[in-house]
Amino acid sequence: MRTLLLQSLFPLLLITSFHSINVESSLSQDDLPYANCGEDINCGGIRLSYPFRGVNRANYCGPPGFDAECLENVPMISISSINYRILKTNYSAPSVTVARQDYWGTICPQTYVNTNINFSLFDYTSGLTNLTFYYGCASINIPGLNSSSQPCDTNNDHVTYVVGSLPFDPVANGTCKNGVSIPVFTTAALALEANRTTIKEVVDGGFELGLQINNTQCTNCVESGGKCGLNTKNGGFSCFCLDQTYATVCNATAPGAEETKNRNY
Ligand SMILES: *[C@@H]1O[C@H](CO)[C@@H](O)[C@H](O)[C@H]1NC(C)=O
Ligand SMILES: *[C@@H]1O[C@H](CO)[C@@H](O)[C@H](O)[C@H]1NC(C)=O
Ligand SMILES: *[C@@H]1O[C@H](CO)[C@@H](O)[C@H](O)[C@H]1NC(C)=O
Ligand SMILES: *[C@@H]1O[C@H](CO)[C@@H](O)[C@H](O)[C@H]1NC(C)=O
Ligand SMILES: *[C@@H]1O[C@H](CO)[C@@H](O)[C@H](O)[C@H]1NC(C)=O
Ligand SMILES: *[C@@H]1O[C@H](CO)[C@@H](O)[C@H](O)[C@H]1NC(C)=O
Ligand SMILES: *[C@@H]1O[C@H](CO)[C@@H](O)[C@H](O)[C@H]1NC(C)=O
Ligand SMILES: CC(=O)N[C@H]1CO[C@H](CO)[C@@H](O)[C@@H]1O
Repeated sequence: MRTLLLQSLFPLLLITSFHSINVESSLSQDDLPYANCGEDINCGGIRLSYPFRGVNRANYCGPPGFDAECLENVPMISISSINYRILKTNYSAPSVTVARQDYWGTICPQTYVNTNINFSLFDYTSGLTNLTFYYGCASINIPGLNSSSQPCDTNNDHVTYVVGSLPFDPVANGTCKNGVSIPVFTTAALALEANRTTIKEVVDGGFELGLQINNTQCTNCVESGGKCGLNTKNGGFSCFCLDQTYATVCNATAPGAEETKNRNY
């Protein structure tokens, strides 16, 4: 095991020294991104690969904005300053199911922030419905709003919710102090309306976001034996191959490429 490790470390050391003496172009130089981006982030049993980066994946393994963290075995991502737990990934969609960390196990967060995703990186998938929470409402008997309300210990505001949204905005006319919309799966919202589940389960079930990446591009690269990543010079796509970095796919006939398909990372 130890010799194997040393053997696999040796090329890395070699590359490092190449870098330090600033060799302009070297065949083995790009072996580093190939190896690094070939590794997944494995956090709490959830594996994150392209476009995600962070933890053990270098910044060149994905575009900015897909920065993952692993906190106490929970994969996390921040979108427009809100922290989300990553519950599930589907790379063939490609999509990710996330749940708001501030609403995890509670409907009484410290601060009231509306869900706001970055549409240049994500989009809402179909099959979602908004759940809107209202806090500190003067009158609970707003038509359409569920009268079942519970106090939030943290700020002593009562919380009430509505599936979908109201035909009017009770925050705008001062009836409620705050409103927060959170997308949930429509199937979960329907189960909630039928009393078959709880509000906490529905919110903790999260919602699915599509990833705004070109999946064909990455699939083509992977099928050619490469690892998907970022072109740090122009912000575009890079396909990291054993011999060097390509813009789209590995070149099977280039020298040094023969090993690409046989080597396993
Ligand atoms: C959305 O993401 C892009 C790419 O990371 C970034 O340039 C932009 O500032 C983000 N927009 C907002 C509103 O956060
Ligand atoms: C992943 O997404 C694809 C394409 O949208 C879909 O057909 C498939 O059922 C999804 N897989 C899972 C496990 O949800
Ligand atoms: C939820 O409400 C927000 C605005 O608060 C809206 O942008 C979004 O499209 C809504 N989502 C759904 C699934 O209706
Ligand atoms: C706000 O609008 C709702 C619905 O139109 C109404 O029932 C309520 O009385 C209004 N509250 C105030 C303070 O104007
Ligand atoms: C749902 O449960 C609540 C409390 O247990 C009850 O008051 C309400 O009538 C139920 N609603 C339906 C549609 O069963
Ligand atoms: C995605 O990538 C493929 C392969 O590189 C390309 O043919 C296609 O035009 C791209 N699609 C978009 C929407 O950019
Ligand atoms: C692939 O590599 C071979 C050998 O170096 C070269 O002749 C050929 O032009 C390359 N093809 C592409 C598409 O880069
Ligand atoms: C507006 C709204 O969400 N109303 C729901 C209140 O709760 C009952 C049952 O708990 C549902 O049947 C309503 O749809």
